[in-house]
Amino acid sequence: MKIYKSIITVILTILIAIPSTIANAEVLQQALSASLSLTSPIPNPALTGGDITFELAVNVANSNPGVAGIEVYLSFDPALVTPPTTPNGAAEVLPDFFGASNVSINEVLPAAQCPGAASPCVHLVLAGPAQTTQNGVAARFHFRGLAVGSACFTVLQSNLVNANGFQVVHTPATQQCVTVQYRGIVNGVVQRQGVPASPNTGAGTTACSSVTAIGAETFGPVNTNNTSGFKLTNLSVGAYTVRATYPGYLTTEKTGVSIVAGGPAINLAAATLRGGDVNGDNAINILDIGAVISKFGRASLAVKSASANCTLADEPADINDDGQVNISDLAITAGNWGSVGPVLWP
Ligand SMILES: [Ca+2]
Ligand SMILES: [Ca+2]
Ligand SMILES: [Ca+2]
Repeated sequence: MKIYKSIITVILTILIAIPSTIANAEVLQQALSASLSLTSPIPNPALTGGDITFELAVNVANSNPGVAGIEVYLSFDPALVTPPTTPNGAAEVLPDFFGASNVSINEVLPAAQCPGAASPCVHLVLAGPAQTTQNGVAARFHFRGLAVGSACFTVLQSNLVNANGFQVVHTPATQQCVTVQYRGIVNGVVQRQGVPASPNTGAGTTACSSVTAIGAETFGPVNTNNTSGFKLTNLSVGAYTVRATYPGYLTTEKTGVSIVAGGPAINLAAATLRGGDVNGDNAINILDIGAVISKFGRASLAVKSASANCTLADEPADINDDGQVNISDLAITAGNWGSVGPVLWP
């Protein structure tokens, strides 16, 4: 009997509780809520000299008479990032929250004019038709990486204002940070013995020597262009050996190429590959002489450097890429008799 009594009590308690729970939920759903947030910076890690973007998202629910103004002071670390001057400046106003017809102030202020006066900031003011319940991106911030480090963006102060001009209490945006990394560039020229710097002049042809930077990571290969130049980009900080190759030629290498954070682009001295290694074993000897002689007199041969994208196969016995194996190829090979690679880059 006592057990039945308890069960009835529990059931009654639940029945009484259900309507009030629904009522509370309705009250919660109608309650005002508003928040600002910053999206994660893209890309992360970013690069020195590279673009960084992130967005200001606004979420408002049940605001009466509705949010009609947003003001944000966003601090940044001027040692690590800078707002670009073009094309949109520091902030690009987007229509996702207020619609297309919003007005804005978008300015970069010196530290003295920013809340806290500790760092410069982007001052952004947006206004538009009152939004009662709306979730959207109001603006996109643009920065450029300057130096290596962790660059943080903080909303120093934000104001949400309703259509009557009163402040709307809101959850402020939390800080976002991006790692700025350095990426280096190595430039140079790789010519080939017996071949002009602009081989096979004509539309789209390139010199097609293959250049690779080998370190903890490998970058490349890239092909030399129509004037025998190359550019290796996006190298992470570290030490590299730069290696240049072409079929029928000894490898040339530059060791100790060092990419340091913030350093300028490295320009290597021009190198000229030495011809005659027909069999590709990085030594020029009787085997290579034999290989040239065995194909002596052949014509219309495949030439890698005659193709725009260097995808053609190459006949290595045609050292100088004129499409035929003759006395010129034999002379180049014989002249380098006994040479071995890798040859040191000048
Ligand atoms: Ca050889
Ligand atoms: Ca060839
Ligand atoms: Ca030839």
